[in-house]
Amino acid sequence: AQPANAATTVNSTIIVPAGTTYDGKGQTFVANASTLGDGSQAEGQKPVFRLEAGATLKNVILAAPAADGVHCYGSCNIVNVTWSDVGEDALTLKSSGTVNITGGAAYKAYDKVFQLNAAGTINIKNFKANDIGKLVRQLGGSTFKTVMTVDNCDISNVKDSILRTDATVSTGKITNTRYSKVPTLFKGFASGNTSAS
Ligand code: DGU
Ligand code: CA
Ligand code: CA
Ligand code: CA
Repeated sequence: AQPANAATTVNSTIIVPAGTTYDGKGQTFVANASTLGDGSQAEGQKPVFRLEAGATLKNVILAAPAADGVHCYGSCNIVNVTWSDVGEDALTLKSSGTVNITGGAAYKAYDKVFQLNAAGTINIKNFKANDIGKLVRQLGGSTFKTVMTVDNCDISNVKDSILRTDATVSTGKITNTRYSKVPTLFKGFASGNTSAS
């Protein structure tokens, strides 16, 4: 048997069926770099976890290489998931829905942590991020609506911004959050569509 702290190497994407919960019980997962991706900035890598609509992922640590992280096909719940070294990105909303991130952390994201490639909402609560490019990025050039909220988070060493969109209809709200070395909270939002308190 493996020692309890050994990382599990994922050779093919773990699928979490609609409406079900995958509890990693604190286990560390890494991608097989040759089958899923090496966690570099190369596009087209595969996710370590694929969540179908309404699925929950909890108590997981994703370590390098983390490939393309987690893909959500519709709404998903992410509870106590830590990316110790984000790969190409940490999580992508692939089809419309609400992503609820509660607890957990993301470190070492060269560019994006959370990527929104479909209309929807992302709620990030009780999360920590350090050494990242952006916390949330709506797909560059897209015009669909996204709603981004950040509450009670701890965000440090950001290269670009916390929330970024190119869509005039998207909104961003940050509450009760601590920052260190964050150049700007919001980028690309229409005036009146952001608030921070
Ligand atoms: O500018 O390459 O959205 O990782 C466009 C980007 C974008 C990717 C992609 C992703 O298409 O970052 O999901
Ligand atoms: Ca990308
Ligand atoms: Ca990284
Ligand atoms: Ca990606």
